[in-house]
Amino acid sequence: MTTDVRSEGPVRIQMADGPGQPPATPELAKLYREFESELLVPLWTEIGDLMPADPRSRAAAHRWRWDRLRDMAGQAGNLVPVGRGGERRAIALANPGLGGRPFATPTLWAAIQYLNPGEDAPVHRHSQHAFRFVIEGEGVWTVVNGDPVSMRRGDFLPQAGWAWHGHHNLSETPMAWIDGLDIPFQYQTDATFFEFGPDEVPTRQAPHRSKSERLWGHAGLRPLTHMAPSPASPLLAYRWENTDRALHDQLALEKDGYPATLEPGHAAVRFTNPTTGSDVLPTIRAEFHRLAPGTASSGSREVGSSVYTVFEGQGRVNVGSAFWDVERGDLFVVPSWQELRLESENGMDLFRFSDTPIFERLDLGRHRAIIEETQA
Ligand code: GTQ
Ligand code: FE2
Repeated sequence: MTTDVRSEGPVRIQMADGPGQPPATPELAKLYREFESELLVPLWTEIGDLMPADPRSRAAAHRWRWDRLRDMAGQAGNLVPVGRGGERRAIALANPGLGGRPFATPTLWAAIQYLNPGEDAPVHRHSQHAFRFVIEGEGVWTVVNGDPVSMRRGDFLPQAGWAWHGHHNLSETPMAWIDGLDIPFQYQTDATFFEFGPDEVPTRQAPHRSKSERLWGHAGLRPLTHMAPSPASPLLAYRWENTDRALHDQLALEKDGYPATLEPGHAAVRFTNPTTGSDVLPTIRAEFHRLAPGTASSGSREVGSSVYTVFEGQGRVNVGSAFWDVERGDLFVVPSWQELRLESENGMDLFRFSDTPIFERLDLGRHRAIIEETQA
C-alpha cells in the first residue's frame, strides 16, 4: 500500500480501499498531491461523507439543565454589564458536535438572556429572525419597532428580521428568558446584516397590551386595513392563556371522542402568522406540545433540527441513542433525522422550535413516523 505524501495546503486527499477506489500506485499518490496543490478534490474519495443514504448530523443530541443555566445567567448579571457593543447579556448553547461555536444546531441559536431591574438592552436590528420564550418571571418589555410588548411566563414573542428592538426591565426583580434566532443559518450562508439603533431605548412605557396585539390579537379576525401577506407574523406576543386553553381543549375533546390530538394524550399547536396561516417566521417554526399524564409519544424523525424546552412537568426523552430525565426549564437538541421519543408519567409541557420552514420551502422536508417505518 502506498503511503500518502501530504502537501502543506488546506486540501488533504486520503487514499482509500474499497469499491470504486483506484489501485493505490505511486502514480496515483502523485496525482493526489497535484490535486492538493491545485485545490481540487475528487468525488470518489468523499462520496460516503458528502452523499450518505440519509442525513448524518454533525450536531449531537444534547441536554442543558435549567438550574445551571439560570444560576450562571445570574452570575453574569452581577459581573457583566449590558450595553452598546456587547448588546445583550445572552449565553448561547454550544452543541458539542459543532466545534465549540455558539450554535445549538447547524441553523439555530438558543440562549438564555438576563436583565437586572432597571436595565436596558440597547436598540438594534439585524437580518436574523428571532423570538423570545419565557420560562419564568415577568417585568421586561421588549420594544419592537417602537411598540412595547410585555413578557410573561409562557408567552411566545416572535420578532421579524430587520425590526428594531431593545428590551427594558421595568420591574424590581431580575428576569431571564430564552432567545431563539437563526444566527447559525445566516452565518453559514453569509447572509448577515446588522445595524445599531439610537443609544436611548426610546420609550419606557409598560402597557399591558401592545399595539400589535390590539390590531392582530383577535383569533380568526383580520383587520381589513391589513390584507397583504407579510413574511413574518405581525403579532408580537402569543399569550400563555391562549396556548394553554388550546392544549387543554384538545385533550378535553379527545376525551369526548373527537379526533383532536396528534396521538393519544399528545396535544400540540403551532404558532402561525395570521397573514398567511403558515409559520410565524420565515426560517423558524415554533410549537407547543402537551403530554397528558401517562403518555408516550410513538417517535418520529424529520429533516432539520429542533430545540425543545420543558415548560412544565417532567418526563423522559430519547433522542437517537441519548436518554435524559428532564424537568422544568431544561433544554435539549434534536439533530436532523434523529429519532425522538417522549414520555411522561405526570404530564409534561414542551415548547419546541425548529428550522423546518427552510427545508419545506426548498422542497427538502421529510418526516417519518417511526411506527410506519417499523411496519413497512
Ligand atoms: O435580544 O436582540 O440571544 O440580537 C442574540 C442576539 C438576543 C436580542 C440573542 C440578539 C438578541
Ligand atoms: Fe437582537
